[in-house]
Amino acid sequence: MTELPNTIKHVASPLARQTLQDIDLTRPVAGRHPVRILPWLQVVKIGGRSIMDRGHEAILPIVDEIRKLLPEHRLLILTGAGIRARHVYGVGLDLGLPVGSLAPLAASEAGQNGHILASLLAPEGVSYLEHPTIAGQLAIHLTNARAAVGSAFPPYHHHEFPNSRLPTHRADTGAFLLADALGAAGLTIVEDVDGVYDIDPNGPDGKKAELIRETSGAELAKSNGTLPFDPALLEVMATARNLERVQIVNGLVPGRLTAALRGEHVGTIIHTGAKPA
Ligand code: GWN
Ligand code: ATP
Repeated sequence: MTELPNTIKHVASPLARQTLQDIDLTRPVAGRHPVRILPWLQVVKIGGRSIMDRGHEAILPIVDEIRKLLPEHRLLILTGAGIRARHVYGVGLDLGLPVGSLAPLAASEAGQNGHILASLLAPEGVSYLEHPTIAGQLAIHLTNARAAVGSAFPPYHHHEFPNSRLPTHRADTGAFLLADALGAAGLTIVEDVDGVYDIDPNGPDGKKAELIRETSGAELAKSNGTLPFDPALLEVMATARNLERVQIVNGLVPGRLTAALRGEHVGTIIHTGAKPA
């Protein structure tokens, strides 16, 4: 019997002989700033409850705005879940389902909203892309079309953290994680409010609410107030690698999304923890 060469047993790797737990040992190899995979991409998250659930009155104007933006930008449009997810959470919680069973139920509602939006943009060559296609073939789709639509929900399923009965990683968190991993040029979150206020502008004391034009994720994390996005977004912002800021804009006001994508300050800008490369 011929001896197998030793190289099979000893694969050369700078991490081969050390624990991955020691940050001082891994830093020389893992400390480099990651590359931007799609640096020209603009990611836009469209609210499920705030935009999609309002039906044609809110959806058609934003579709029209996106259509006009296509010659200027290449877009990944990600949709949130909305009211149907809240209903399914209610039914599921009443039955005692674990959070990892609720997460995909809500995620599928975000996908439905994406299918709706993609159908309306189909004449412009825009399609809904499945999660695995976004993971593997987004570049080729965006080379052949100016935009693609997907679900903003991250596919955590039974891997969702059990620290809450409701999924903590929802559409805003999913959109941010994807935009940061792709090294996108920007993420704009489209809501039904002008941005982040000091208190909920639609709450009982809403008339007193003041808009915060610019802030940071770290600053927002210090207050215990409600937010117009998943609280987990602040956690993933803190450890971002590429995306240095996010803008929250009002999608019910025509022109706000267009202005935001042109780099104008028309909502709330939130700075993340990412440092320039
Ligand atoms: O079904 O609308 O992708 O893009 O989190 O998983 O629950 O799935 O469990 O490629 O993989 O419902 O079927 O559904 O929204 O997520 O997709 O039409 O395995 O294209 O099959 O990661 O779309 O769907 O809900 O996004 O967010 O078949 Mo849907 Mo969603 Mo489609 Mo997707 Mo989940 Mo797939 Mo998935 Mo599931
Ligand atoms: P999804 O996509 O998950 O369905 P969404 O992003 O469409 O959700 P909501 O989760 O409903 O929308 O968030 C928007 C709402 O958040 C606003 O209509 C507003 O009433 C509320 N809100 C709560 N706190 C604040 C705050 N501090 N500033 C602004 N809006 C707030």
